[in-house]
Amino acid sequence: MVQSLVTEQLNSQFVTRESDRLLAALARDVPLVCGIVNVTPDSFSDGGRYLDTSAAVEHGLSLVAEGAGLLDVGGESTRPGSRPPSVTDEIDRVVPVIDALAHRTAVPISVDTSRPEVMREAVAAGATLINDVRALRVRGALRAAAELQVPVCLMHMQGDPESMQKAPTYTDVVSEVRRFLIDRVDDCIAVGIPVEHILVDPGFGFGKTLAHNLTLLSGLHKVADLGLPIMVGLSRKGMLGAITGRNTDQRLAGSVSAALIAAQNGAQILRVHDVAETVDAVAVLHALRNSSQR
Ligand code: 8Y7
Repeated sequence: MVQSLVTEQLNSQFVTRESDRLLAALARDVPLVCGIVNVTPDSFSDGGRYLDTSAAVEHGLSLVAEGAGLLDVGGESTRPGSRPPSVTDEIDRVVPVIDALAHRTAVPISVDTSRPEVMREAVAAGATLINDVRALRVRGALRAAAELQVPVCLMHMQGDPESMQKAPTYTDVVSEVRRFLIDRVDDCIAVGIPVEHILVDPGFGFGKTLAHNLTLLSGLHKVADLGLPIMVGLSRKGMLGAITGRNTDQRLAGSVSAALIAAQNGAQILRVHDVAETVDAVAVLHALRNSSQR
């Protein structure tokens, strides 16, 4: 319902603001492929900040060339067991990359952060979506997001990255994730974030066992029925390692398969490392949808 409302609004007016371009892209019937740009000191080189920045920018541009419709720039590793960097470190990592990318590509840029200070600097540098794995629960984040007036993606996580994989427990994972997201959406609306600016994400791998992740993937349509755009991140995740028995660098086929299943079950944004391959997979889905419409 919300989806068609967004489409209607977008068709009835000029799309002028940067963040509206993202919403316009979402209103199309093909899922958007979001390329992951990690800016952590050890992710590209050990040669200092400048090398980290330029490597991340070049990587982002290559993902655009592969067909990414969105770039998600993050400076905090949320791998299970990881510890967060300082606020200053996080800003120093992501802001130069966002700034450079915003000047060099028209593709919208998302900032993957939970911190209000980072959100402000990132949006000032050109980010037009806040992707928050903590769903704006850090003190000050909700208000910062409301003031910045850009779309937000609210992700479900049980616990925190340091401990979330220790003993994930649910009675009914799909309804609990759905309930969490509804409550977070309500809090966003209460501080003045327009509902058309809200995306949701079930948070694959964030405080979930393999069984939980599989139940969520097959029940994704029950999250989709909230009527809000869904983002998913399954790329190279542990659940694919558990299923295929492969290391992170060998999970391409598993990642593409999982992304396509998510798309078929209602996901609008696929957050991936392997953009070119996912774009091809999405093209197959798109062709199928178009042919079955006739
Ligand atoms: C997700 C995410 C990560 C996800 C959204 C990884 C930042 C872990 N995963 N954001 N971020 N959804 N929205 O393996 O699933 O990529 S980090």
